[in-house]
Amino acid sequence: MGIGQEYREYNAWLQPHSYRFKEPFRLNTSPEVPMVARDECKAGMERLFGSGIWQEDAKKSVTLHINSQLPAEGYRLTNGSNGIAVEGGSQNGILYGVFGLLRALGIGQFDEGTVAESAPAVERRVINQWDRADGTVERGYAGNSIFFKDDRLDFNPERIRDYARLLASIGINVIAINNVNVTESSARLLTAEALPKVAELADIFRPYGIRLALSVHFESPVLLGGLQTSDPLDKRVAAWWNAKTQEIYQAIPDFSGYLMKADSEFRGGPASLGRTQADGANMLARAVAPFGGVVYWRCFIYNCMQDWRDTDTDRPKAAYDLFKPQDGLFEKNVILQVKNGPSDFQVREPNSPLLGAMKHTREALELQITQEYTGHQIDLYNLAVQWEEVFSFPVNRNQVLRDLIGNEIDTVAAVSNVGDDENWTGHTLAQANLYSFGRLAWNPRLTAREITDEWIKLTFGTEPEVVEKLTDIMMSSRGAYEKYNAPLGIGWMVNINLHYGPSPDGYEFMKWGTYHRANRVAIGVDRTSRGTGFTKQYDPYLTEIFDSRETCPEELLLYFHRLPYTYVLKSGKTLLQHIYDTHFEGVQEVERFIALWETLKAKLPGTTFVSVKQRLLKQLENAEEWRDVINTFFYRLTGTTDEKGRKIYE
Ligand code: GCV
Repeated sequence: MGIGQEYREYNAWLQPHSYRFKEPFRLNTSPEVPMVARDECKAGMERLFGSGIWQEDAKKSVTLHINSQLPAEGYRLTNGSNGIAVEGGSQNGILYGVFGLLRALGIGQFDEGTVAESAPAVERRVINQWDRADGTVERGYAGNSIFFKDDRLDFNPERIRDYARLLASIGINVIAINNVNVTESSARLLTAEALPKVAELADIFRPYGIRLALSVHFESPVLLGGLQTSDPLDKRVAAWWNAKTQEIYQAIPDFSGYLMKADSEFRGGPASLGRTQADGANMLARAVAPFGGVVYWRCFIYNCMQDWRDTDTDRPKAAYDLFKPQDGLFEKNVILQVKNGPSDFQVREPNSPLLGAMKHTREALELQITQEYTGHQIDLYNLAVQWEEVFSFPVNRNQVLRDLIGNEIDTVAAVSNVGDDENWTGHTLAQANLYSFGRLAWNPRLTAREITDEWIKLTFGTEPEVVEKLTDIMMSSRGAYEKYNAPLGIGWMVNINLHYGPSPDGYEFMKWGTYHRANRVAIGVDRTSRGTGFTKQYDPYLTEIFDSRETCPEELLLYFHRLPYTYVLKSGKTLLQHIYDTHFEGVQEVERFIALWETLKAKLPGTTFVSVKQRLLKQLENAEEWRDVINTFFYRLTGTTDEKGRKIYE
């Protein structure tokens, strides 16, 4: 990455451009400005304008300095007659200010006379790596881990530094480096032998304002400490965690804390020992509290072995049922980490009713950047569009989720989509998703369109035709994928375990316990007050809306209701005809993306043009398969033909 280079996919949104500048600058920095901020400013301006931008005798200057009146991580940019001033509230604030300046200049929005201020909405903006110690990445679609190999930390410091730069440029300030499904070998990251290497990693991230966190194994006291139990109420267990934590902080004084997946998907936890989630989380919280650390405690807990005959259990209800009664019982430094939807990162879900429900407990919103259910970074899927909807989803009559960010929700986390592929994310356009996550965690009021526009310009330049067509493709990509995927929020019609490609009955006939219960007349689970009662977990204002077929948002109809295929939608179409139509349209959309992409051939870097085209062609095959399998599934169940007489594979 860096100066004087041509476009490389590896540079992601920190690409060189050759923009014209009116006059050169000098660089002025006060002594407390960190070296990385100065270096990023120097190199970043050269990246945009060429090395001639800096001249020692220039009349104008770019001045970097700290202004403690500003919020600690915030910054102010001023473009005045004497030049540009970047003020930061702290060392990290100044670094964010530099990246803010480069972004504003890169998208052409920082003319003379402009003053821009910015500060993050939440204190913690966290990346979760699902990297395994063996070097693979759970749900990773961009190669292997950049952190691990052969059951130990083994990384290229240059590459990690470049990752840190990318993350800092979008405001990320915490990274949990290992998968939440902690194996025995990744549990060993806490051992005295492994900690020096973890500390080396922390040293690389630190100058970029990023603190390390570790996913930990609930049974560490047994696995590593030789104890008989991991019972959080056992004094020896607490003592073991206290001592271990002290050891960690000696090696990494700014360690952010522990991330825990407990009692979930066959992992041990307090419940398996007859204890509460609060018992487990609080024990860890007390260990990290003296050092200013936190515990990120995941709420993704449900019965993954629900028998198909059991119609009382309803998976989306699980987290709320378990955690809501424990509100107020958690230590102050416990942060409950809640996935955006109550199911599992599906293409379409309502928000989790747990978000905003815990009035006396801190919460983190967890998003997924890696495209587990959204196309494996083969299919194009601009997650910003979906996340804007997540942030705009109502919590009650007067508030949407966005209004809670920075208050009840003080942490925004997401599962990374990065691996050791040269372009980081497999699909080059999937870089947009990492970018968008950081930008939204910093400012959840940004729209998908604004962020997509920024990302396109920073990555591919400001040529209007490129911007316009790419914006069209990117902004339409989520809708297209949804059209050829499972209809109206029903979810889960994917190949089991893999989660790519269609298998409408895959989960229906396996013991993981996620059922849509489609038969020849109807589909869906009645989750209303009259059914499983899931809707009652929401604020009464929303319960009423979701309970009624008429007021329930149509795109979520099959999340909340069981409906006959003959049910007539607002469009006047039956549910079945809607399914047929959308599945034909989804394929047409992908064909349109390919045609549009072709027209940009001369205007895009060759490597990216080719690699993206290859993925779009694979996406087309996938979309066609979805169309055919889903339409055939419903046709064979119902025996009702497509009104338009199109070919449905029989
Ligand atoms: C890390 C889903 C995914 C798992 C993931 C889990 C979780 O079940 O398929 O790969 O495990 O969610 O978020 O813990």
